[in-house]
Amino acid sequence: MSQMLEPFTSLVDLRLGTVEPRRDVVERRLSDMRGMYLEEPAGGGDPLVYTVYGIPVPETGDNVMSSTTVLEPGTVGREFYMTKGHRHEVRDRAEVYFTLAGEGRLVLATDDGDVRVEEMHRGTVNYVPGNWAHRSVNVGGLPLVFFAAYVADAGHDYGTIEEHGFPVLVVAGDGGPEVVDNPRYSG
Ligand code: M6P
Ligand code: ZN
Repeated sequence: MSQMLEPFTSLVDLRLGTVEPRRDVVERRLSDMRGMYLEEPAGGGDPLVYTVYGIPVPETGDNVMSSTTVLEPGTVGREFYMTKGHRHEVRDRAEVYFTLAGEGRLVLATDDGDVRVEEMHRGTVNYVPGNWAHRSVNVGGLPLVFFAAYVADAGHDYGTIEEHGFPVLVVAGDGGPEVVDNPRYSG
């Protein structure tokens, strides 16, 4: 049996994506994403790529974990800034994304190489079924801000994506964002 929790309330700034009270904040910089982009990042410094503001609860199957993610605008080569992307350690755990601000794409892939790219913009609710790896990509000029909620025992498995990548990349084309095959994808 899990412990009984007290009800609690958090406040999300719908534009900035920050969460009060601040409990669990994770920053990912370009150096944390080494090897995930086709091209080596040019220029100096180590820019912030995204921040996750967690609303932590015990990691059990009867709780719902949630967080906001603020993904900065930017590119490495032609690839837009993106999250690392993960599968769930407990593979069949599902997740919901609700976008608050900005413009993005949600890239989803199964172990069989099935792939989908879904739109993200203010108001979209993306359903991420179990067994689909997921990564969000900021294709706009402003921060992409979204709220995520998932079964709290899901866990994050980054290894497969770090090793194989996603089957497709989201890149800046002449007429806007384009989805292209990832030349380095190995399923
Ligand atoms: C969303 C959720 C989180 C995840 C975050 C960043 O907020 O899916 O669980 O941690 O995005 O994505 P990643 O963990 O792949 O870097
Ligand atoms: Zn997830």
